[in-house]
Amino acid sequence: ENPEYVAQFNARIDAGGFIEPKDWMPDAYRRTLVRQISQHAHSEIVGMLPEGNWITRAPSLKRKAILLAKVQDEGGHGLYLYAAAETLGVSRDELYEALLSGKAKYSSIFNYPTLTWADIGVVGWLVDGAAIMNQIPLCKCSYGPYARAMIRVCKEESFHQRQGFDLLLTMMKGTAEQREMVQDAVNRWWWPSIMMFGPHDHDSVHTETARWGIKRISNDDLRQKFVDATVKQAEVLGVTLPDPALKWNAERGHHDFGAIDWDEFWNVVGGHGPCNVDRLAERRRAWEEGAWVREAALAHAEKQAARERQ
Ligand code: FAQ
Repeated sequence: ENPEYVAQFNARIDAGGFIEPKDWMPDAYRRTLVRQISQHAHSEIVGMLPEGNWITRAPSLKRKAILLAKVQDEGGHGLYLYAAAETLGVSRDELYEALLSGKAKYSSIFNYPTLTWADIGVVGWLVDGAAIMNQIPLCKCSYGPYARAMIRVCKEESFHQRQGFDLLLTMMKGTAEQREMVQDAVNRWWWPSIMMFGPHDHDSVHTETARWGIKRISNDDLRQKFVDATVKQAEVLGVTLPDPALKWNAERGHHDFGAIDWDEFWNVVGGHGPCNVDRLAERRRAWEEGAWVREAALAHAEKQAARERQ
């Protein structure tokens, strides 16, 4: 790689500038962005499934309309992100093939089941809450198309988080049975949610993402911010977070919390979580059943092109 180009690239990053698709960039920068952006896109697309599971069973028209809008937003986020990845010279077909063959990663969190309606509220509150915490710094990441996509995504995630909190608040004002459902869902989703931030910093292998201004805040720092913010929200809701070691540490100015079960995390990331097999089977089914749409769109485009040539 031409040292002059490398120096210019580094200077741009150090000055807080954006790198755009046609700018020169080191191969490893391109590769790590394709990796992260495509994993992120896959997470959005697979992330439609746990909530999609409840659309037909939403308890009212209002809740159904909200849930439909949220799941559609996630599909939209996936599409922006695939488009952002394509600006780096990969095709959407390649990326999709990597997802469907099980080669590509997507967020561990979407391999857990949504067992009750309270899970839908908890996914909004905790999972979208964690997603926003991680994505706000990405609005300032060094790659322009990714940073710009994140601005709109974060606005929509903020609506997602609030609808989850509102749903839970409504249930907490309901019957004792509803309150128990909420607590049970919190108990099941708390640890997987804090695992979303990834391994501890000393095990986080992609240090280049920090050096190149892709990741602005480390996995552990974001996780700590999330725990601190969520404790207060749990108090407002009136639920208990399932961690006896969770307590305020005045010296650090942060909450301490218990040890994360990394065996569980790597097991889920490695394809052996409760729903990994179902999630991929569902994506493959959707891909196969959508073949006629892709074929029809291609045939239509060819016909139009032929008409224009006449
Ligand atoms: N799950 O060296 P690091 C959403 C992998 S939000 C699975 O620390 P990095 C919205 C990692 O890929 C969820 N794998 O990696 C929504 C790497 O493996 P590799 C998606 C994980 O990249 C809400 C290895 O471990 N958000 O979808 C996970 O520097 C509700 C070593 O890790 C994003 O993707 C995990 N949780 O940091 C939708 C945000 N954590 O690639 C529906 C963008 C780590 O070498 C409903 N991504 N790994 O094979 C990021 O910010 C980063 O990629 C991190 C990981 C922070 C996820």
